[in-house]
Amino acid sequence: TVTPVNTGMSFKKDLAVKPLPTAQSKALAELQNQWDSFTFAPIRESQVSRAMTRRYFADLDNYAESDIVIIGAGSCGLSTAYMLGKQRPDLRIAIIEASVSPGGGAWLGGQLFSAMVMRKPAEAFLNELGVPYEDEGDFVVVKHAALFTSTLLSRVLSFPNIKLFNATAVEDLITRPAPTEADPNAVRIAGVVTNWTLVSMHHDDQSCMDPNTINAPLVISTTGHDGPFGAFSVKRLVSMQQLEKLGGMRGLDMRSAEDAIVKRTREVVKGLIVGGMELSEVDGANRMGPTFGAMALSGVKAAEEALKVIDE
Ligand code: AHZ
Repeated sequence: TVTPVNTGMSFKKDLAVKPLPTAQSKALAELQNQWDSFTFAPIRESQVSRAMTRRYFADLDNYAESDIVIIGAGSCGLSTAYMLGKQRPDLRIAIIEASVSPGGGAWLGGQLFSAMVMRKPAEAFLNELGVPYEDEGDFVVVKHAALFTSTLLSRVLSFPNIKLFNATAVEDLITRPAPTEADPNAVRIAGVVTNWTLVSMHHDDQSCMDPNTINAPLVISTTGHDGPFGAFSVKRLVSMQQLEKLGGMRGLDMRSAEDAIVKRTREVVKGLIVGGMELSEVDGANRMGPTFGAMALSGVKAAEEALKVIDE
């Protein structure tokens, strides 16, 4: 006889999200009884246009002078934003994300799998966000990476002092001279140069399309490891001779990579903190592959480093 293999459910616990508030459910239930008679409230097209454009351009105006700009809304950038938004409602924080969809590589766990692994002690960050997980001893598993990313994203977007400009690329860094005895050509970073990503992608086939700018005393770059968009700020630091060369991300070693990324999260040049996998291109750290604890905790540390600089 062949013993059937019990593959079981991949997730044993009931990980259902909390039920909706009853008031909202009641209103919806009433609606559902009246499909024949219901109509939407009246609208004119220009009202829709104005509702969007007025807010977008007010945001561009408000955030032209920001306290902190975060480049990249991947797992590290969003974790950084969450910590800063929660602790400092007085700071104006802009997140610039090149992609239409924020979240970077954190919509899937690894390869194209769903579950997301976080090594302990990074589950502390999941507890903070209220993301459920299964405990596997030295690490925890979130049912779907998208549950982590969407929860984090919703928390970040709820802070009134944080604005996410997605579909917007950082094309350059604003610099000011900050000579030191060791390096008379040293600069400090004083903001970012931006363009809508679709514009950035067409510099080769259209005439010059000049960018926009955001001034900020502190920029936190979390643009991921080298790739078509990745390691943006670090690569620019090399070309403007503020870093000698790229460290060159090393091969995969989960054992050492995560500790290294968190420990090395820091202000790399004056006014620019680097976090997440972009750091592997500064110091030549290993990659960790599909385990996301270091991204969350690098974000926690980047926020802490940022507040030290801001409160200096
Ligand atoms: O679109 C990019 C992504 O969402 C965005 N970005 C990159 N360049 C940008 C630019 N302007 C605006 N010039 C830009 N946005 O930055 C985000 C980076 O997210 P990510 O998920 O790639 O990086 P992360 O460091 O937050 O997380 C890395 C996750 C990885 S990679 C890895 C491995 O390869 O071993 N392991 C893990 C856990």
